[in-house]
Amino acid sequence: MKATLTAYIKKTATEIGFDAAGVAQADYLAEDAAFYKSWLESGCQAEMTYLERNQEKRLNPGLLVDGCKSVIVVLMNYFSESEQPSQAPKIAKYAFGSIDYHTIIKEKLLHLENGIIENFGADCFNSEQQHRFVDSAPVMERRWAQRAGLGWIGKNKLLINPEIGSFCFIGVLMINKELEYDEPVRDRCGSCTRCLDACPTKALTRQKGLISARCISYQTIEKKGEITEEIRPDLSGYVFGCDICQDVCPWNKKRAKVNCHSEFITVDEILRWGKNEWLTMKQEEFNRIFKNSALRRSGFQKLEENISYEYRKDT
Ligand code: B12
Ligand code: SF4
Repeated sequence: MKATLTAYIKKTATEIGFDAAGVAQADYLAEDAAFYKSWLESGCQAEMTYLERNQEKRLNPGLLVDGCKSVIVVLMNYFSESEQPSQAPKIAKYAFGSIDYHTIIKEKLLHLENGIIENFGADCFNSEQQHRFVDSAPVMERRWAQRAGLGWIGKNKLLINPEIGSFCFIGVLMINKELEYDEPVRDRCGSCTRCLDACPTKALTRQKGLISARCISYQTIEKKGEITEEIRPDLSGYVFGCDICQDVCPWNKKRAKVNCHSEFITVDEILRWGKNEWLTMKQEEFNRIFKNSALRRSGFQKLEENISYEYRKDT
């Protein structure tokens, strides 16, 4: 049963459209407990106070989902070579697509789960509790991906898959069955420090990990209210997210391939709009064009303010 279920999961995951799938035993993440605690104590979470809650569940899937024995992890490549016009305010690649990745990955995870139930029985899952995760729950997604043999956590703190690089989303499905587990991949960053050196705000540190308050991604998307004054001169043109520590990574330069997912086809306006179109964008236009897009995360008002910082700072 273990072997056939594991083989079924991996085969079906790729048929459904995931780019990679792996499985890990749902243990307590003992090695991460101290690091996570000190990361929070140093204030690296900034105002994302949700990261302070449910710490024990975050480290222990068995506390999050009763009966969970294994963690199925899937990756979905979102790399794109589409380029915005040179003067346009920069949007991180993960938000280029017309449909928010949360929606797509959750649907595909449900599809995978239904297949497992049909072939192996409803007792594979805890139907009483949420067990499909993308981003929104206390789950150490990168660590699970690493444990499931899908890559290593780079110095830029992202999961780097040896075949597709780091421009990939992670999805997690917790299952109440034992599986044949994958071997973790060893760290292949070596002595390279390109991401650390390239980060314009020095958000990436070797000792503490990522200092969120310094990260352009945090400042332009998650932070409520205005972008911190000392970060404004270093936004490097970004108004939503940031790709700098991934763009410079040699694994991405070597391995990243344009994704083949129709859901991630770049929104036409992102390819066409220059400075003026973004500066004069109205809320109704934003709502219509980016109706289902990940770009809605920051909200229209914050995006508009971010664009203003980029263009009006010199005037
Ligand atoms: C909060 C969050 C953010 C915050 C904080 C980022 C951060 N590095 O933690 C902000 C808003 C800044 C952010 C930005 C981005 N994010 Co984000 N984010 C998350 C979220 C919701 C939680 C991450 C978290 O738990 N952070 C807490 C810290 C402590 O975790 P950590 O650094 O991974 O450390 C853990 C391990 O790595 C390990 N560890 C790390 N260092 C060390 C050192 C030692 C000594 C030890 C023992 C252990 C250890 O221990 C920790 C506990 O397990 C995840 C989804 C999820 N639920 O996991 C997405 C997620 C990480 N984000 C994602 C993405 C795409 C991004 C951006 C690229 C978006 C963009 N283009 O702007 C940037 C990248 C910034 C960066 N370089 O990390 C993807 C990453 C996919 C991938 N390939 O890795 C995720 C997984 C979402 C998803 N489902 O796909 N994000
Ligand atoms: S996303 Fe940008 S600001 Fe954040 S750590 Fe990477 S390079 Fe630095």
